[in-house]
Amino acid sequence: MSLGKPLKKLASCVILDLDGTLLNTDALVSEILKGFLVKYGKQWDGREVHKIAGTTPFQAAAAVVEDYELPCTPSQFLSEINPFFSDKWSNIKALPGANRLIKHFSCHGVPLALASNSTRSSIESKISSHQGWKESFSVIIGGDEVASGKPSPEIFLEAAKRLNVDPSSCLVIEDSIPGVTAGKAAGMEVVAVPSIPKQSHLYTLADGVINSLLDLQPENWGLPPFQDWIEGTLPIEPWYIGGPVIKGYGRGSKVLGIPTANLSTEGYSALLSEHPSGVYFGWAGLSTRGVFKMVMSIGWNPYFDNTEKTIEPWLLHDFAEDFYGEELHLVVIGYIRPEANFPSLEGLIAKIHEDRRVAETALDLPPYSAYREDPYLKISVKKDRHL
Ligand code: RBF
Ligand code: MG
Repeated sequence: MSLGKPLKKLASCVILDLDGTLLNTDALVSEILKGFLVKYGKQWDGREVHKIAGTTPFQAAAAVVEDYELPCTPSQFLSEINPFFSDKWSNIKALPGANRLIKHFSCHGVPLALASNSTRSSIESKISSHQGWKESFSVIIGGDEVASGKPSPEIFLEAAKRLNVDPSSCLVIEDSIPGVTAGKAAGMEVVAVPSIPKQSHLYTLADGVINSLLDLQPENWGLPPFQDWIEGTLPIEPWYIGGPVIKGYGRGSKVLGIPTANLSTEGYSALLSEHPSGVYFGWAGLSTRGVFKMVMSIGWNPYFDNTEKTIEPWLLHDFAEDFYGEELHLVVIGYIRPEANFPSLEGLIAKIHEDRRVAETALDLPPYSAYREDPYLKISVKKDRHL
């Protein structure tokens, strides 16, 4: 990313965007717009969410009114839809890594600012349900508190001013193109965390592009490094997923010699979209066979450029035969790395085998080994799909 660019500048403060960076706002926006457009006899096209990412509320409304040819002005649309949103602002989930990041910087005394195009009052509602967030920000600025929102640099320049620092010593973390543009125009270092899959090539202005907050390396900007990695693995809040084993793309054992037990993602689309793509590990319970170590990938497999986000667990055990249709329960407890592309198939295979070794070793360590006994892994033979 930094090829040919000057060395990264050192930062002393961090300015964070809110929607799509710290909060999973997209899911809520889609849900509400979808229901709302029915009133106008229109059908929500999920792609819109990408178009409105990072814009001001007014710009977002204007885009929707125009694209769906709604018989109202953007302001009318905003005031009609606002009540639906304001009920829900305090229920938006934090994105993976958001709590960890805020805690880390505030514990290390790194001044934090929150700069969002949404209004000051909706920012307040959105962060109110997240413990410790409000107190962690020395500065909070909404789009209604400056003359022009992102992509104008104004909101970030104002944040630097209130932090009492030079813009060049600020690191901005942003998910959207308007946000990255604003940060660069303000003369700041910018890390992009694109919330739209397969779009990282569009973020050429950014000083760094990462796949999720889990991948942030603050030391690259002279900030204190995270200290929670254990032997190449990052413990995460455990999550649970299960279902029948299905046939995948058929490449697992044939091409790679890596027999993954692909999971049907039916009914799990929300869960799957909540979790960043990447390589994870944990424990796998297979009805009638027992509990096994597991390393897996979630995502689009850049090497194969799949069109669907899949989940591909590799059970680290030699099984004598296939077990398609059998009920598989997973508890996912650690993160290893983002998905990557490789110049050769051999490169991909070597990396996956390295992942296997990392996971196998880590799963014997206390923070991970205890989950082997998780009741979710002991599956009743009745094939109960519910938690
Ligand atoms: N596919 C990729 O394109 N890039 C990766 O970095 C990658 N990492 C993986 C890590 C593990 C532990 C596993 C089990 C799979 C990974 N895959 C990756 C997916 C792999 O290409 C896929 O499982 C096979 O194509 C079988 O469908
Ligand atoms: Mg954003």
